[in-house]
Amino acid sequence: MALTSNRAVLAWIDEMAAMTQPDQLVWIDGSEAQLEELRKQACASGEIERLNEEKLPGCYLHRTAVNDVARVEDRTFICCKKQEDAGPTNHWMAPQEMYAKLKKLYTGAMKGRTMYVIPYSMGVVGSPFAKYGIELTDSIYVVLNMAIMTRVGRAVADVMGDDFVKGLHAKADIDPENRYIVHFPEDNTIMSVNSGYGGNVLLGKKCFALRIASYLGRQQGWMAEHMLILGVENPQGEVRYLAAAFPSACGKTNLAMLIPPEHYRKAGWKVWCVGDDIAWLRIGEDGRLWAMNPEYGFFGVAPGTNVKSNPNALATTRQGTIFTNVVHNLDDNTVWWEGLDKNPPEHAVDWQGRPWNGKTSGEKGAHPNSRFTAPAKNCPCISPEFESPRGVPISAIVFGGRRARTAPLVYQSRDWTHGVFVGSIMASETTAAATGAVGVVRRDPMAMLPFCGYHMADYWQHWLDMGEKLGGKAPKIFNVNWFRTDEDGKFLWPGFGDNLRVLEWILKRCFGEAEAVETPIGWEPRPEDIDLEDSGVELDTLRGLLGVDTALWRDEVKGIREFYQKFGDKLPRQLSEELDILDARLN
Ligand code: SAT
Ligand code: MN
Repeated sequence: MALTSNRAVLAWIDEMAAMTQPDQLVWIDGSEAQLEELRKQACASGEIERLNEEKLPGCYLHRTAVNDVARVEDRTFICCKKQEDAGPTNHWMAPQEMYAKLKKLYTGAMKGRTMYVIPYSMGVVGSPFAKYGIELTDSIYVVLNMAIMTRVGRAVADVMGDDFVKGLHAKADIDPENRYIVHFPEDNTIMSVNSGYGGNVLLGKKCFALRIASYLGRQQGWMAEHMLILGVENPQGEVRYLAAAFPSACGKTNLAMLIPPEHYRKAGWKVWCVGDDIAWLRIGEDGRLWAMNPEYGFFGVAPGTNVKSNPNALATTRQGTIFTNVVHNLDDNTVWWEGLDKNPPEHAVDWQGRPWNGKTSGEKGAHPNSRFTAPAKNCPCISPEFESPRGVPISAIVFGGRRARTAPLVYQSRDWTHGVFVGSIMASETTAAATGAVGVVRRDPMAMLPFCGYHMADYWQHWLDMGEKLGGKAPKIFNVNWFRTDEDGKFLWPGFGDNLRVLEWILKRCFGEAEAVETPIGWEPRPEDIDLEDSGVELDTLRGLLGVDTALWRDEVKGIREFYQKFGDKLPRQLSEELDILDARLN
């Protein structure tokens, strides 16, 4: 039975069903009974495996096809009418041409299968800031993941009007040659075919909440960003919030859930996680910038997650979680991944489904981009504001990436415009989150390179415009780099919980409570402004971490100039001016 009588919704579903020709259509009502029935079916077909009910209650394991383990950026398209609107950083094809191509792939794709209709909400259902979508899929794995990552079901269908994002997904892991992840921002439509990997098929996430939403945000005067949101509670009991953009697999989840170093904990510091991946930012009635997390769960990288690096994330995955492409420990029917502990199972199955012995095998058991899909409400440090429809007020925006040498541990931009420049020149070493080479430095402005649904230069202009509107109430903008290394490639900064030492300075700067010194690239703390107590970091090391190597930065300026050239006339004048200022300051 359809959960809505909305004609626009029903007409579109009819059209998609006529094309894909499923045997039957099932509406996802969000009830536990229905989800449980689907889990049973998926276990029976082997799509998922139920894990140890005592150790991991309600948890399941799934393996995607070996060639389908990450986002595929070269097969991700923004199909707007004019190529120019997609910009030089997106793949583009004319909508009509792409619709025709996809139609061939979708025709009859669901024959003999069930089409699941998932009404979902990005944001608290009924909130003025929530946005709704429907995902049609023939994969139970997708249904179960969407039910963790978003709010799904009857309550959403009840409030959904004509304004919804249409999403069609079919044929999980069949044919990589015909894999497409396509966005039609002008039609509010997403089409994904021939993949079963999260970032390509959980359409509420990157496809809607970033690519389509960034496009909507520009039109409507708000922002959709690849950012975690966290609250830092100081010993006075004040909670200050920041939003931080890092590229995929650079530690957003770890930062969002960090546990303060011991002496901070004893003094009463706490960290509250509002979100680990996506932030929707709006100007509130009070003129400040407010952020909400449109998601309902975490789709985190498993490898490296352990009781030391991120105990909160680990605790979050102990129930109701779907693990994808990790090691299956056959001894006790649990899961394992590199960096979980020093005790890999000997009697196990690797991410490719092959027998695996962690003690003797030279190969990795879990895929480097293996993931957990876990409910946000499981997180021990989930913010009391997580379900607040209006979100939280943001004091600081933080950009960051993996840079071995160039970027210092932290610096503050001189003002909003300079901050937009700092975001626009972000660069990071690539990770396993997308297919392609790992460890290559690439420009990834605001960590949005793979996620901006329109022309990147227009996106920067939108940032500048938002700054105009925010005026004196704009958050302060910072850049951090946890990944600086010494000559031997060893990390100089401990990272994880110790990152709070840097966040403390950042948030104090926002409230006029901390000192800074000017450098050619922006404001930096003096070494004594960062609390190093019990950190194991020497003052001299910190001095090094804060060092700005002008020779390296001059090279950087060259790289930025080259990068900016891609954007031609569209590059906002303020950004090329900022580049000239930086150039001049370095000489
Ligand atoms: O695979 S996802 O795109 O959802 C995660 C990421 O790469 O940021
Ligand atoms: Mn992400």
